[in-house]
Amino acid sequence: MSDTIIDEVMISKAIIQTYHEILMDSLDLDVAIVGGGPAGLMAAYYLASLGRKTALFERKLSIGGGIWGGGIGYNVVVVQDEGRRLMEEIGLEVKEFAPGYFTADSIQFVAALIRAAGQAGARIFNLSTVEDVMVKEGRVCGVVLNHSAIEVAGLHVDPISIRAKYVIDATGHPMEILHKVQQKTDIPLATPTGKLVGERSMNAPLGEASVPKNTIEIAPGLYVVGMAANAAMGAFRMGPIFGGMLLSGRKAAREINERLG
Ligand code: 48F
Repeated sequence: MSDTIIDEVMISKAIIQTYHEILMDSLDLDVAIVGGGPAGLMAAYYLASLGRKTALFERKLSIGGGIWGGGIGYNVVVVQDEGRRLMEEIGLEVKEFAPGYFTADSIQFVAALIRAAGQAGARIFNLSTVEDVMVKEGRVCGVVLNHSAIEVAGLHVDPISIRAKYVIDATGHPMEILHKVQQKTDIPLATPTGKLVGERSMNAPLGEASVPKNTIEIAPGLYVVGMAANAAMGAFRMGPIFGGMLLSGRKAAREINERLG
């Protein structure tokens, strides 16, 4: 037993000062990622591994997005061969179910992704809702952030702003950041119509194949990954198969890294 006398105020100081230092150091980023599902977490892992100053903002208390519940709450996820390799890279145990189909425990999948991204140096902020983007001279150049508890309570409290050279919309089906850009700016989106098209019904092979293709710089300074990429382009949903999400996050990270020079 140590002789240190536990002091309640010292515990408070440790939390406030440590969080404050991390937040202060995250006000000017290379990349701000909105959404902590598989695509956002994979992008965070690769960007941080490439030495980019990266922060991920997640509205919920728990990081992981749609991973936790696998399919209908059965906590198993499925990936194809390429996805399997990425899962093994982050230390996840993967089992072959049938040729070309691999399974992993969805809870361990979340844990492995968070650990990989965090250890690579990405900052992960939970309870952090991105409610808007910062736009200058036709380019997205940051995110506007509020505490999720303020959003949930519906309080009239102003947000803070965080500058980023690139923003990634990894918000999944609702594509929240893209909606803000469409509603509030004149910037055309790089979709077939210049507007958000909306996702199509279930078609796992076509949906999976199109996620990496649809992972693009959809507006200057703004990338879209994961399910948001398919929804933006009018592509199909794919259900609880996750390889495309991982490949999408990696593709965005690699391209942004190149563009940052
Ligand atoms: O939905 P989500 O897991 O997105 P994803 O990475 O993966 C999609 C799959 O989970 C699955 C699928 C096929 O495999 O279709 O659905 O594309 O994670 C999105 C995360 O973004 C958070 C949200 O809480 C979720 O955890 N999010 C959404 N809007 C905001 C946000 C926002 N405005 N600010 C912060 N976080």
